Amino acid sequence: SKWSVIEVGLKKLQGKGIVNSISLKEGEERFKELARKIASYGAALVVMAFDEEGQASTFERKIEIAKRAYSILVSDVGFPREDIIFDPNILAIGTGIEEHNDYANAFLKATRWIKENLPEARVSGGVSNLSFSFRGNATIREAMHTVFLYHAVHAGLDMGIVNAGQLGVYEDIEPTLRELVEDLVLNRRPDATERLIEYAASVQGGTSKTSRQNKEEWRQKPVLERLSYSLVHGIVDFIKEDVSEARAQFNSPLEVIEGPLMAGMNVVGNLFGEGKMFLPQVVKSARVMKKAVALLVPELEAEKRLKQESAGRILLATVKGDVHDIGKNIVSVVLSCNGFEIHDLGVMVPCDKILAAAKEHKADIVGLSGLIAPSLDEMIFVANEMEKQKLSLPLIIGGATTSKRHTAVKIAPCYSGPVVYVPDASHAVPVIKQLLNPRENGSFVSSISADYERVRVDYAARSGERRFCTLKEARENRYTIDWQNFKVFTPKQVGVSVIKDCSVELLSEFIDWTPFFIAWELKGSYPSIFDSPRYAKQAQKLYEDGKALLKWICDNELLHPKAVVGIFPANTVNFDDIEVYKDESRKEVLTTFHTLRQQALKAEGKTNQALADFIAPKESGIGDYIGAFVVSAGSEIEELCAGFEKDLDDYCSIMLKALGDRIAEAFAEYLHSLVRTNFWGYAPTELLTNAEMIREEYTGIRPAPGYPACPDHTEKRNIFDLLSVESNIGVTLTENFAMSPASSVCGLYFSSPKSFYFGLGKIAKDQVEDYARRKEMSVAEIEKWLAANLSY
Ligand code: B12
Repeated sequence: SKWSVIEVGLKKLQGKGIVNSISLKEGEERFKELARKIASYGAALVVMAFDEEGQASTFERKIEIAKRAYSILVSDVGFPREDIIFDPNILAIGTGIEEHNDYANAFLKATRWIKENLPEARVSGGVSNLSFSFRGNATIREAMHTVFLYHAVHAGLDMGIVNAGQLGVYEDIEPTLRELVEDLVLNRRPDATERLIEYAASVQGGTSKTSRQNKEEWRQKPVLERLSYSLVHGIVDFIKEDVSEARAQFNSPLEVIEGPLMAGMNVVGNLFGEGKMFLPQVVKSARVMKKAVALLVPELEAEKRLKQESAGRILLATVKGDVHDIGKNIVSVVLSCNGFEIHDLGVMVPCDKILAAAKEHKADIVGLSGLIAPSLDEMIFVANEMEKQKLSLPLIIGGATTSKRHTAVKIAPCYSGPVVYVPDASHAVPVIKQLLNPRENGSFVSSISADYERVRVDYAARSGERRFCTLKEARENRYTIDWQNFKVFTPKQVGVSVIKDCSVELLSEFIDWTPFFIAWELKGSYPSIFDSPRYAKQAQKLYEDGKALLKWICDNELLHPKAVVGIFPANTVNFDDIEVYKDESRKEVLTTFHTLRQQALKAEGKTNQALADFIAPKESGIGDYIGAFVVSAGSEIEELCAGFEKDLDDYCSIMLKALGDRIAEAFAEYLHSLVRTNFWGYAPTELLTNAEMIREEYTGIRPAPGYPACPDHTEKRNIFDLLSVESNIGVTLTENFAMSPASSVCGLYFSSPKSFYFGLGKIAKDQVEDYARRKEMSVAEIEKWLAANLSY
């Protein structure tokens, strides 16, 4: 709570911080003063439900303070709403004091109220406080945290502080204990504390009881239960014998599908929707379902009764110019698990094809996916075309770069039909169900429209609020290096090198596994995810499956990762551009990289940097260098995935793509280390572990076009021409500057120890005009490619 310490932290921090916490305890003026300072560092803040009168313990007091603090922050301070986090105080329950009985309930109610009434604000809390009175009894504490979090997440809790060693799985809590804890947390009966204390005595210090089924036992059960078990647990081993046994009990193959198989998948869908099953398990369940259905299809076709009733027809596509499909494929699997009929058009699908297919298949909903910024523009185009063709079916939007704000501000206004942003696969099912349910549809669509209208109003108000300096001022406040006292390292090897086939086994050592788990919606970092009470078991299984597939790739030499890398003489010209020269004479310019400069007004002592600041300016007379690279995991992935898909194995197909991405990233990491120690050689004795490299403890940086320091994807064209990428390693660029094959990464190398990663943020019109002139492109074109970075 010592502000001077926090401020030093904020000054040193590279990324975005969260200040935990401030409150109205010392009055409004001090509150505003701290909030303004925090805003000037671009950090978010946690507001404790505390004011001049003390800490809030009731629902009424919690929301009174939250409402007041929010209004001061938004109206008086102009604090970004999405950076406000409330901590409405989780206080100890089960203390024996009657007034404490409703503390957890009050927190849950306040959380729900904040999420419904204070737009964009988030909620956090210190969870372990809750079970303070049961110190020493790990079983009870764990159950209390688990039950509380289950309800709090449903109420809208966004984040919390909790001892991860004291968290269990809601479904696994022994039912009597769960009921007792739920009585206490939700204040359902006055004797809840006594009853739990009584129970606690029987489990003093013990470990939690979980209901684990004997692994062999389930095979003794009746066939329909065995089928359901196989589906829920993703076991393919017995599917053939169980399906044929079940078939004998029903009149037709369709009855088997619509009966036990759909019933099993409904269990899967429900458990996933409730957060009790995780994505890899669902994808495995889908594999069981597909294989089971495939066994029945020949007979169905013979009966010509294949056309079953589906829950709805969904058309999915990754938009034109974009090659990514892991996310879309996951959505497709999850939706088909829930009974929807999916028409997946694949990747790089032009608008006319999407709309023609929507009509042909009489789609109920069109779903678009995109991973890179140019896809956002393509989605706007599709929405416009849907409007022109007077369509009215709902359009749903998803993918890593999409957002609720972009959907509300840029896509929804182009189309009069419903447009909904869907953040991930687990939200896809409830959204689609509501859109297709005639009873819920009207109210759902109008609540989305009202919400998006709020986002637009807020966006319009906020765009005027932010303050920027002119490009000239930003250049004057650039990041400076004392070049006259700086020693540029002359590369050992200048020019282009090609690696045609790098061993996957070697690259495996450079894999950063954390994003692998994220791709499967298991949130946590490697290797601590194996200790996560929530994800440990699934993470371990997923990791074993991933490693097994990786071994299969290595043993059979199935992938041939390729790379091209080049180091060239270079100098910065006119502040923001980097000229790349053919040779040391520095006369012939091979290409010019154009960089963008931060324009947000900075706190004192902070600079407005551009990547060009890290290369010596031409007028300094110092000969500097720049590097560029492209790596790819290999073109074989698509073919191998097609093989898995033919075998109805989406699990392995998605797994292989996720591994392909890891291999591409690992190659980028490995190549960068080779450049530092060999090609360029400025850190010849560097000895970093993989974890240290992942933490970017190396000297120099490798920013990638599209990433926050250089968001302009069109700059990839310069890299591709400079390194003759197409002819050297066969990686190509689509019309929207995505690389094909998908598992590819490209970027630039800066060797200076003074260089660092940063985010460009928003820029003003003067820079866009200047940049357009430098790149010899029209302002409109630049505005299209940099849409996400425009401040106006
Ligand atoms: C892994 C990753 C990669 C992998 C490839 C990912 C892949 N195959 O999809 C690799 C390492 C190859 C890669 C490369 C690049 N990447 Co990358 N990458 C990521 C990262 C870290 C995770 C993406 C991911 O796979 N997530 C897991 C999947 C399952 O999630 P998802 O695709 O979002 O899908 C979920 C939801 O979005 C939703 N969903 C998706 N589609 C749909 C559709 C519908 C209808 C619905 C309802 C829902 C839905 O449901 C899915 C499941 O829950 C993101 C950062 C991030 N946090 O997202 C950057 C990110 C996407 N990459 C980025 C960039 C710039 C690149 C490169 C251009 C960098 C470069 N210069 O080399 C290249 C481009 C590669 C190419 N071929 O063109 C940027 C894009 C920024 C931008 N504004 O354009 C990001 C956002 C990073 C950043 N912060 O800047 N990348």
